[in-house]
Amino acid sequence: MGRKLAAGNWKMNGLNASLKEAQALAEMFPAPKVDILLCPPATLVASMAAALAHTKIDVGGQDCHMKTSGAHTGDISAEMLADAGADYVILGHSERRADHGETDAVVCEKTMAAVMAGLKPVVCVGETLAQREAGETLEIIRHQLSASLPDAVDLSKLVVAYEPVWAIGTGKIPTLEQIAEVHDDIRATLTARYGDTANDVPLLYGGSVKPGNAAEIFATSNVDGALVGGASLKAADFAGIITAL
Ligand code: G2H
Repeated sequence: MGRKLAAGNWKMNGLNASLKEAQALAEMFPAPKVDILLCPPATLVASMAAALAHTKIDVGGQDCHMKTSGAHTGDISAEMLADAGADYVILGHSERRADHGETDAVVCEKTMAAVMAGLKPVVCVGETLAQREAGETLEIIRHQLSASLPDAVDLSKLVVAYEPVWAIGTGKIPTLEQIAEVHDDIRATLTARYGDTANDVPLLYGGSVKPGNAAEIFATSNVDGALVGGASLKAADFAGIITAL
């Protein structure tokens, strides 16, 4: 079984004052039974990493460039995130794919860059509503996995997140059967490509996870945790999800 991971994606939310939520969370979980990760906006990565340095909570970025440095205005590299104290980086989130035109090939290069920098990539995949309604979900996700993940990847560092685009921030979630179908298929796809070691890659579900629905999602086949957006912003809400894991 993969390691369990509760990951919070603060997206473009959070000012310096928000660090108190991260510190409150750390105080609630001095010895957590699962891995806990917070991914604040880039402006807060260094200060959050410093604030949580002596706690059991890891910090991650929400994106990185595929190059280590250079003339790329507005971007940050995986190396810079690691230098700021990050342990993880979310890659290929559907909001990046939609807002910034990130392709699977770009996500693949970023994944390689993250691993080279010593970060653990959380690679996101997921279908749109139109793709689900057309019966293309598994085909789309297999393709995303195939093209977004490099052949040579340290599986002990890799995390994969299944986030149906239509469930993100909408309050809608797939049925537990739909989640199980996709997670089982992702597991099978990874083990077919990388071998049995891929059984240990954590598979996160993401999309409208809340304290009230977390337990049933976590009891679903091949769900090893969650990538949580809105409900990770407040320590009390995220704690309810972590406790359910
Ligand atoms: C999905 C998720 C976090 P939310 O994007 O990555 O966001 O929990 O707000 O749906």
